[in-house]
Amino acid sequence: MRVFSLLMILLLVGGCSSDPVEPDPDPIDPEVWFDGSYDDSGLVLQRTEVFGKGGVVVTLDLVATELEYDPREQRLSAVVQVRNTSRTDLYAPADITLSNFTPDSIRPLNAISVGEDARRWRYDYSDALGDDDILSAGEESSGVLWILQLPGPGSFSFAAVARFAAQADFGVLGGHLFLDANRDGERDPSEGPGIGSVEVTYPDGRKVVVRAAESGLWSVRSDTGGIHTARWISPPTAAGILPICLTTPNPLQILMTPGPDGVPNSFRDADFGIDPEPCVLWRPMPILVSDVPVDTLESDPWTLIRLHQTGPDVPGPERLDITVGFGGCSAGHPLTFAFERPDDTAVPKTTMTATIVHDDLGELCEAYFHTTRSVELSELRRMWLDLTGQEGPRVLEMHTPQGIEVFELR
Ligand SMILES: [Ca+2]
Ligand SMILES: [Ca+2]
Repeated sequence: MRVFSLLMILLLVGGCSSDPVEPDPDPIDPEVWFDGSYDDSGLVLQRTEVFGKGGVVVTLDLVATELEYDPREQRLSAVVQVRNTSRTDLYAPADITLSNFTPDSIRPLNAISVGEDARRWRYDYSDALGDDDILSAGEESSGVLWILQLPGPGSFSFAAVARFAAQADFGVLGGHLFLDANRDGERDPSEGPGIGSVEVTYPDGRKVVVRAAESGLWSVRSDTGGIHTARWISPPTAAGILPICLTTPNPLQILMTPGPDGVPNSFRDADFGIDPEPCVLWRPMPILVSDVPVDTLESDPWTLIRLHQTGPDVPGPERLDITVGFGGCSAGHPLTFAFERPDDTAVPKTTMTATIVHDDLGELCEAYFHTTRSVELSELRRMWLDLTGQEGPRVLEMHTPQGIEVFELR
């Protein structure tokens, strides 16, 4: 047996002329009723009654902020959020219906009028629940602006009913973006949120891009079973920042199987690990054999940032990754790896004398870029063998505008 006493008292005291709104006698979806009042202490929404399916306690709080009264227009505006204080998730569609205003000349200006008597107004909250369309246990919705027309200054009261769907008519596809500090491809409890966005392609080819929450959690809803593709998208990288790599596969393909009611089963483990190390993309570099000392080759300015030989754990051909910095308008400047033709009198020959030839394309911008290009080592060794008749080289003597860097090749 449900008790409406508080609400009924409110209605009786208010003496309002319109019919009181009856709760659904057997609500399948959760409803939470509130008494609203406005006076010197502000706009207060007091929870009165809670109805849920199967005895599940669904409690909500309504939180009004940014309260403003415009005496000239006689308008009151407030931003109202719903806080889910229960232990159960609530789903879209969601709305809050306002009724039983006392005095009854008050009306919301930016709500949808409900019913023939036009004495009820509805604010839609379906879009205020985040990208997943779920008001999760403990979650607070984003705010919806309420604007009320008042007959004049003074206090008033009303009733508000928040309604949600008890069950989702959709599945949720989601996961975490995380900073994979130990680079093992797993999300460990100590690892914080990652950055970027996720593009989801639905089985019918539709695409949607979602940004992750501050916690790194991302999710979308899906109402169809089948293969979904989730692809991590890098945030725009600023000048001087290396591209970002992942420690987990990208994209992910997720088969969402339909449940008995046809609604796809949710999948919340589509995680993407962000590699904390600077990312090196495989960009092959042309190799030039120089017949003159490499120091005399004409080149625009550049700086050597890093030389790195890839290990056997990296897929693809073995390579020497060279990160250089330079000024200009873009990171796409031509770079050539040049080494001096070894003289055939030095036997055995183990050291390669090399440099980078940089063409700045005549760009006059003052932006600064880092870029990484790679020398395919099998190609370099083949050229060395052709020129010297020996295996090698063992040592790379890199001539840079800042000096000579000696690098031992494995
Ligand atoms: Ca949400
Ligand atoms: Ca990890």
